[in-house]
Formats: sequence, C-alpha cells, structure tokens
Amino acid sequence: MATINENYNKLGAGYLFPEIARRTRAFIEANPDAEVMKLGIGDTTEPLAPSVIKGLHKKIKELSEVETYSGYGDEQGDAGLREAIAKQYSKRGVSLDTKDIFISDGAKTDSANIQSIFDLENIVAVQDPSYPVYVDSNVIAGRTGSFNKDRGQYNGIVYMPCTEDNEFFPELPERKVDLIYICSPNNPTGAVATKDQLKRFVDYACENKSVIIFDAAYSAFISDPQLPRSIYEVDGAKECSIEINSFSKYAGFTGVRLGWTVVPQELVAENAEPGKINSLWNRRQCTFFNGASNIAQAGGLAALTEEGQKECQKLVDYYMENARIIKEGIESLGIKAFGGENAPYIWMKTPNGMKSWDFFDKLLNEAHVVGTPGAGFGPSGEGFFRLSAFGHREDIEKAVDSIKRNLKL
Ligand code: PL4
Repeated sequence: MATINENYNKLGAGYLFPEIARRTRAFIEANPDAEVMKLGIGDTTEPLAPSVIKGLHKKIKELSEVETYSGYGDEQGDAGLREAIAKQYSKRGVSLDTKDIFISDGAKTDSANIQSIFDLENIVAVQDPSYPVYVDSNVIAGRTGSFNKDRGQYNGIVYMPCTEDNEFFPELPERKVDLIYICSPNNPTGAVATKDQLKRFVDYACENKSVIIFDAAYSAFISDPQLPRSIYEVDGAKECSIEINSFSKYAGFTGVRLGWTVVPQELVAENAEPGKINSLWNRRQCTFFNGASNIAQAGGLAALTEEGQKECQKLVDYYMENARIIKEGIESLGIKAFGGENAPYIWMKTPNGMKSWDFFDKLLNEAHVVGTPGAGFGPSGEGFFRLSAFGHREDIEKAVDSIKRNLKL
C-alpha cells in the first residue's frame, strides 16, 4: 500500500510565485483591456549576450556533427566551466579546487536539494523574510512541525527577523542552530551583507559546527567593491559554508538553466571530517542528477570569457538602472524604499501599513502593476512589498508612471 509524503500536507496551498501568476491571470481575464506591467517574479527579459549566443551556436553545431557530438557529461559539470568559475573566485582572492565546484541546472534546484545531505534532526535557521525554497524544502524533508497560523511560521524552524531596525540583516540566533540559510544580495529585501556581518555568522558556525548555506544568486549585482560577492571572502568560511550561485540573473539564463554550488573540501560538520560533505554532495549528484545541459554549459563558458563578462555586465547595468528608476519613483511618493543598490529588488513599505496581499490587489487594480507581497517571504515581510527591476526599460518606466498617477495613497 503506497502512502504519500505527508509533509506536503503541511505546506501552504500554493507556492508563492504560481499564486502571483494565478492572480495576475485572473485580473487580465477580468480586465482584458488593461495593460498589466509585471514587476513581480524576478525574471530576466533582455536577450542573451552576443558571446553567449555564439557559444550556444558553436555547441549546437558540434552536436549536429558525428565527429564532435557528445552525450552525457560528468555529473559534476564540464571541467573547463568549473575551471572558469574557479578563476572568477580567484579574482576576489578566493582559491577553490575545481573539485569543490558542482555545476547545476540552477540555484533553485540546489538550494532545495542541499538539505538532503544533512540529518533530519538538524535545526534550520532562515532569514525572515527569505526566498521560500529554503523553508519549503525543509518542510517537505520533514525537518519541521506544522505551520503555526498565528505566528505565520513553521514550528521547528528558527526565523531570524530582518527588519528596518537591523538594516535587514539578522542578529545571531539565540538558540543553537545547525543549518543557516543566508542570501546576499538578499531576495527579497535587496540588502547586501557586509564582511563584518558575514564574519559574525562564520564565527558562530565554526564555533557551533553549523553549516551556512549561502545563496549568492545575485552577487553580480554588487558594484560596491567593499561588499563581499562570496562568503569565502570571509576568513574561516570554507570550513563552515556552502555557496550556491547561478547564471540566471548574471547572464539572463532563467530559461537556459545553469548554476553552480561550491562545497569546499575543507567544510566540516559535527560528524564529518574535511572532504566528507564534499563527497556526500558528489554522491547525491551522481545518484540524482545527470549533469547540466551541455548546451547551457557552453553558453555559461562563453559568458565567463572576457568579452562575455563585459556584455553580461551591460545586462546587469541595464537592470540596475531599472532599479534606480523604480526606487526613485517610489520615494517620490513619500514611500520608504530599501534595496535597489547592489541588488535588483526594491523593498518598499506598504502605504499606511496595509497588509502586503491587500496592497498587491490595490496596486494591480489601481495601477495595473504586479509586485510580490512581502508576507509571501515570511512573517517579517508583512507590511512590505517587493518590486523587481527585471523588465524592459519601457515597461519599467510605464509602471512607475502609472504608480505615480494612479495609486491612491
Ligand atoms: C521564480 C535567492 C526569483 N520560478 O534560476 P535559478 O534557479 O538559478 O535561481 C533561482 C533563485 C535562487 N535563489 C534566489 C532567487 O531569488 C532565485 C530566483 N528567484 C524571484 O522572483 O524570487 C524567481 C522566482 C521561480 C521560483 O519559483 O523560484
């Protein structure tokens, strides 16, 4: 007799982003003449960089000829791509063995799966608010109790509030925790952790034999040279941190699908000597994953050439100019807004303390603009609203203009 994984029953009815898409579709159906501007899901809109397109074409050509055709690749990823990624880290003073780098089909997959190599008894701490995958994957794995509706939290998870008072970076957890998810530049708040802030968590993790899972999917959006793009820029981080990254936002690969995860051989846990966690992730990937698409990997390699990097930087700059336009527009209405510098998300306070889902409906109905309610990222997101800077410039300008003209404050 088959039975289901009942942990799924603990989850909220729908995952955040499909729910936004559903509500948007419903609005469009009811208002077919309305022009809806989407600043909700953080999805890239601009075409791939010319070098990347060249790299993709070259690979397709190779695949189309018998002499150069290739099938399955290494589960860990293409050796040349792993080397190119290691070279990027070395520019920031971080030395990584290519064996530490595992190519993936994107940061979402790895940020959901990484928990599977840790014991179910581990206590998980998350920034609140945070990208929902961290919590949901641990709920599904069975590392939590039920959802507490009053607190808006799962029992068993330690929520680390990120508020205006702490500039959206949390204090150290008051109780001992084992797995700590940190995202910087942060989705959704747009806050970027300083080296000192990360150092406090690294010291905590080393002292407590905890493991930090550091999601750096937006690292390319950091332009301030003082801010760390990788947790490994902090002394001691290799012994206690896993880092996840992506080509999605840097190179516009949200549809192409490519990312990587660093599991340093130096990483340890209570019952794991150096090398053990690296070998577990290797084992996990070899069993569950057949490697990223060779076409996507060729594109990624092209994105990391000198030319490719210059072109991808232009894409990043484009979105960051969008971020500036959005933030300035929101602030011109007297609304407090955070992020949007070194990060592609603007984290605005809802006007008059409105509930964030109520504001979602108001913004859609009055200004025809879609955003993401802060409460969807955790209880500390209530009273906030996320606007994404990914979009065509024209649409961003139209959206800001419509908010200014039509939103009734
Ligand atoms: C929509 C902190 C976006 N359907 O594309 P990936 O898998 O390399 O990266 C996913 C990812 C990983 N880590 C962080 C992220 O913010 C994201 C992408 N988040 C958003 O709007 O918050 C896209 C979400 C996607 C989803 O359901 O995750």
